[in-house]
Amino acid sequence: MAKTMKQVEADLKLVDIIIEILDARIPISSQNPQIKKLIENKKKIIILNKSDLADVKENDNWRNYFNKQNIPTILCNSNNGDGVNKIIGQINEMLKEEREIAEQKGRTKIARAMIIGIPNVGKSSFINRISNKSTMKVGNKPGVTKNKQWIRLSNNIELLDTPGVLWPKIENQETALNLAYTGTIKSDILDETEIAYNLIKYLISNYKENVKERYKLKSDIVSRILEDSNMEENERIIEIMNYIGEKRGAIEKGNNIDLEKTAKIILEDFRTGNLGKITLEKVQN
Ligand SMILES: Nc1nc2c(ncn2[C@@H]2O[C@H](COP(=O)(O)OP(=O)(O)O)[C@@H](O)[C@H]2O)c(=O)[nH]1
Ligand SMILES: [Mg+2]
Repeated sequence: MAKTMKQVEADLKLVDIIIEILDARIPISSQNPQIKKLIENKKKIIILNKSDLADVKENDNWRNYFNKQNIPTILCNSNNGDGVNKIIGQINEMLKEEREIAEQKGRTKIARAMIIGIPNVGKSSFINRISNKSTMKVGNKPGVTKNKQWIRLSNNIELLDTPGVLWPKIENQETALNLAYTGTIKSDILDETEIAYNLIKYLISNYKENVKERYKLKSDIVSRILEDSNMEENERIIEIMNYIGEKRGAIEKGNNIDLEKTAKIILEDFRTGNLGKITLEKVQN
């Protein structure tokens, strides 16, 4: 169940470590800038989830980008579990000093962590993956952790079983589009045809071969469209969409290309990974 912002703020006080889940395809657009202030003094780990859908090279670039800011970053696929268990080693490493101090005083330091992230980044999937059969529900603890369910990840790490849901912050059109491509938000301002149009425009500039391969587009026809100086850029992109629609049999009455249907096909193919491994936001050098 989702928590309200007030609950999230209260939960933050109970934990040592925040695990922020981002969508590896849009690591900046899937962040919530407001939360930064709230968690300034907390230890943080970034999970670049859905890394299976993102560009392998860009995954490395993003991991380096966050690591340079001293934020440990882990690439995950919460669908098949790849990378998920690395979180345990990472938490142990981050708590090493605190644990040593506690031990000297004859105490055991239990690390408590919670997951935060905007909708659809894979918070529930990640929690399901990490709570395999060998992990135990810790149950209610009177006092400090009243009414909280904790999942035991190891004998001294516990994870809050419900994630903190953050609202995406849509600061500009680019962010809105990134969140629309990935299906995180339903846009009121843009319809599917416009979203798919912008996606194809990006893909043609950055992942042209993926588009050609997926829809079996002929190189010479694509080049002819893209180099046609009689058309404006937007007309060329629409022409590429028409070509995709033709290839996929998205035809309406009167033998015209059904652009709306073509748009749906493109967005579905992107979201399911049928267009290949694609990153929508790249690290700026
Ligand atoms: N390909 C892929 N899909 C994922 C991954 N993690 C989650 N998903 C899918 O993304 C969608 C949203 O996941 P969910 O866990 O409900 O996100 P939440 O809203 O943050 O809890 C679901 O369809 C998941 O199957 C991942 O690492 N890779
Ligand atoms: Mg969820």
